[in-house]
Amino acid sequence: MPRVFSGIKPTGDMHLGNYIGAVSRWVEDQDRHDALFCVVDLHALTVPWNPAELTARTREVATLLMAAGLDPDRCTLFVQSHVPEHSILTWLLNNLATYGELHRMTQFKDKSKGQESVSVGLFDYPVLMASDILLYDTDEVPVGDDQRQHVELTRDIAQRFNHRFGDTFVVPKATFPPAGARIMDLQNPTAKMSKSDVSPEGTVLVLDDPKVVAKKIKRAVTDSGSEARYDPETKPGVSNLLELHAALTGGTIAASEREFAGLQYGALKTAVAEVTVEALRPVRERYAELAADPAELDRLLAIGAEKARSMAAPVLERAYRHAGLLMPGGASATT
Ligand code: AQP
Repeated sequence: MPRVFSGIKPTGDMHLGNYIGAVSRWVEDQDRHDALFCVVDLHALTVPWNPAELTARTREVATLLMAAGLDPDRCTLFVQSHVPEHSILTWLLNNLATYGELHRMTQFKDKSKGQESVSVGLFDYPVLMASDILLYDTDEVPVGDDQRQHVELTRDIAQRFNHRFGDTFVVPKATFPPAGARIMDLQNPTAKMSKSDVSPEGTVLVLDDPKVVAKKIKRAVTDSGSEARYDPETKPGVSNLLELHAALTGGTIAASEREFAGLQYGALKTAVAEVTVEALRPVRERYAELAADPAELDRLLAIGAEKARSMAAPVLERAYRHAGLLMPGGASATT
């Protein structure tokens, strides 16, 4: 079975974009793939953080992943910092990534814009992400569109390493959902729905009360005209709603467009509100049950970390050997 790896940052409340672009697909992937999913807490350190909040959010996100349907018996679910090989490989790969490449990353440009001081960690984020992926001989990385550039860089680093030191890393490919790869903010449909650029009315949270979910969708900004047509350039608000509808009904954008042809925007909003509430309802209910037992969560995450380490350690050793680092006991790439 192909190996799949992906992760989510515990930087804020999980939103509908995370759910559609990534998490709901992970749930499907766990049966068709050898799948690893990770709460990437080390990535959360690349922006200022509050320690107690980070601990709480790490548990919250892991619980939400299970509530959404990730099953620790069917996939490997763990917390990034529990597997030190991620940080260790990052140092090795730092020496293959270039300053120019990292400087060109759109996410770095966006997140560093206007900041008085920018951490080395924020700059190095894509190399940590490359390590996350390459450490597990990953074939596929299911992500939202915003992570496309980072997975491309991961491929470049893997190919560069293999070219210099011999076949070491599997070169992974990113996979995207047919609809919903970039869910936009409901109040500002030209900006991505996001955890940290919080726009309370424009962001549907996975744990929002169903009434709140429906209200946010019904108040979504639409465009001039009244025709429900998919055209992200001139009709970003309506296109976002059509994309949400397609993603949550498992259909195509064209099919959603046909369904609402000739109808007012209000009909589209009502339908999107309904499918969103129904998609999130079971997650919210299951979350309440799982959150009542944090000790069980910690136990499951410890098992996940052990499984992940057993897969990561031989890959790290392979990379060390091929790079010519002397192994304890004297073995090297040439012995
Ligand atoms: N708006 C989105 N539409 C579709 N997919 C999205 N993802 C994020 N936003 C959208 C995907 O969700 C996964 C986890 O995201 P992340 O936690 O690693 O961080 P991110 O991509 O940077 O997302 P956020 O929510 O915008 O967080 P902040 O604001 O903290 O940076 C990824 O697969 C991502 O593509």
